[in-house]
Amino acid sequence: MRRLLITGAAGGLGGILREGLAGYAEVLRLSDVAEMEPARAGEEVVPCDLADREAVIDLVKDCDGIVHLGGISIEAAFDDLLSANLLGTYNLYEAARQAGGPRVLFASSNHAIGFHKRTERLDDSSTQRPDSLYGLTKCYGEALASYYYDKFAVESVCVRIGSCFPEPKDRRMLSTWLSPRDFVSMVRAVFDAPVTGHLILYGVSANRETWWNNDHAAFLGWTPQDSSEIFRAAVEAKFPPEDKNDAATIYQGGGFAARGHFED
Ligand code: NAI
Ligand code: 15L
Repeated sequence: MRRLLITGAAGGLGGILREGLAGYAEVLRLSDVAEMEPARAGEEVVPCDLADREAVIDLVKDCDGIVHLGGISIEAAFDDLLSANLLGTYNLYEAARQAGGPRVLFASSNHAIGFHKRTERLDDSSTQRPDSLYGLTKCYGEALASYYYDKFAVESVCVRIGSCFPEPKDRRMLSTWLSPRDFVSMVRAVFDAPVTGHLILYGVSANRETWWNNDHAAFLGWTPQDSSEIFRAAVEAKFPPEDKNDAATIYQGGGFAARGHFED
């Protein structure tokens, strides 16, 4: 890997990859609309608004792989999502096509499937069931990835990330937690693979209770090492048992599924 682009590099997951992928590529090209730390050895810092198509086309030139994290990462007004997530992701894929098709890791989200019940076990063939306008933009990103693969052979791994934080923040995250270490090893596996095609992957650690099955992607050779179990006692002591009749407990998307329509 000569040059790997990370969009959204100033964000939480961008920071994890900046550390965890140091030395993985000859150059990490770090991009965001927000301010970033100055470039260190083996890095380039390239500010860019994903909504600016010409700037994105320049950004993607000469890149051999792309980790697309940039965009709004929570529920928001449609007009804001329209610019950062819908237009931004379109620009990114169009730029990848024009650049000859570097592989893209698209940071999708569990909120693309958040209206499935927690009693269901999902895999790559499960239907999208967005739980929010935000989740809907991730469904669009996954569909864009599929289209750009089928028509232009731009490979993508769309990762439906659960909850990637240093520790699970509540009882739900005991199921959805992805450790930062497992996230980094997953990104490496995605770019080490000789071929991926268009793939849906769940970004989740080896938690005891999980709703997602990655068996279809065994060829990637990615095996998560961590489990939320070591945090269970502390999380259960801190948070009362969940109300089984609450939509936030019934659906995989938790609070995103339970909250009302953002525009109301
Ligand atoms: P974050 O909100 O910390 O970082 C997102 C970054 O994107 C920010 O630095 C922001 O400035 C940048 N950004 C927003 N609009 C932009 C634009 N128009 N042009 C360029 N950059 C723009 O989010 P986080 O947690 O780092 O997540 C990264 C990605 O992973 C997001 O796409 C998010 O939806 C996805 N994800 C994260 C999960 C998690 O547990 N952290 C779970 C599921 C999905
Ligand atoms: C997401 O998609 C968000 O980006 C992140 O902040 C968390 O809310 C995560 O999902 C989650 O479901 O825990």
